Amino acid sequence: MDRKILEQTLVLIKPDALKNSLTGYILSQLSEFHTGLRFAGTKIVHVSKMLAEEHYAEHRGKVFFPSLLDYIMGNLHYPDEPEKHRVIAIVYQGTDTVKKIRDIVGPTNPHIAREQKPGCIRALGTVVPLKDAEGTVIGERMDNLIHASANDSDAEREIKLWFRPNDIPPFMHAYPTGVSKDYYFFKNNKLYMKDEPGSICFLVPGDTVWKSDLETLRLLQQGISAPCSLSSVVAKYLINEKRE
Ligand code: 3AN
Repeated sequence: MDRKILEQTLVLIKPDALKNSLTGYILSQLSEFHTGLRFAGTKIVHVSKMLAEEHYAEHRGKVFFPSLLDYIMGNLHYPDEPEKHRVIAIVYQGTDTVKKIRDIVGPTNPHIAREQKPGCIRALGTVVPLKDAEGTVIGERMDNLIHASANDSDAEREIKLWFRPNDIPPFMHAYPTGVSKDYYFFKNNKLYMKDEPGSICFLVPGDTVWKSDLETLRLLQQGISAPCSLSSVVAKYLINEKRE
């Protein structure tokens, strides 16, 4: 592919943005008219715990991690309305995509965003104190409305985490794909090549998949450790799957 014109990035319009009806504003800020970028894929996703944990894997163990999962899963902004637990996931494509979108999105912390970059999208977000059971402040959560990949390698990891190849038009694929020759099943964080009682079949022969997913599955199937976790492969095939 031509890296220059096919550079892709992942954007997530998060539950606080949906709750505040900011979707139209965000899409307008990121529109082709303003950025020269095009949609390559878009979907409405009910975020599972597995997907949330994989997306924010680098923050595992930090004090704000559990709250970050609840935030992206919609539990905080729609505590009693599970039917509204969703985010809008979008792949943008074009020239200098990661940088152009990060510039419009702004700094991670909405307070800093307001100070340093008034007018950026995250300037409309908020920071919420996190307290322990005794009410002592132990950290903060940043409700910053939107996620945008930080660099090219994050973009690749994140797009492959949220999107299957066939969610993206074939001539817009930025990463190599392959075709599954096998059935793959998942149960209790384990991979099976044959149906097990209670397992979920997530790939069948003939499915188009990211080549890197096939390689990960091939290694895991042989009991060899792989560069990606099993959950990071499986999570996207279970998106919007009620049985997960
Ligand atoms: P960005 O979203 O700007 O790429 P990351 O990837 O470092 O920033 O962090 C992902 C998310 O984790 C942020 N959007 C924010 O919600 C949360 N986060 C990051 N750092 C902190 C922190 N020090 N305290 C609280 N939340 C944080």
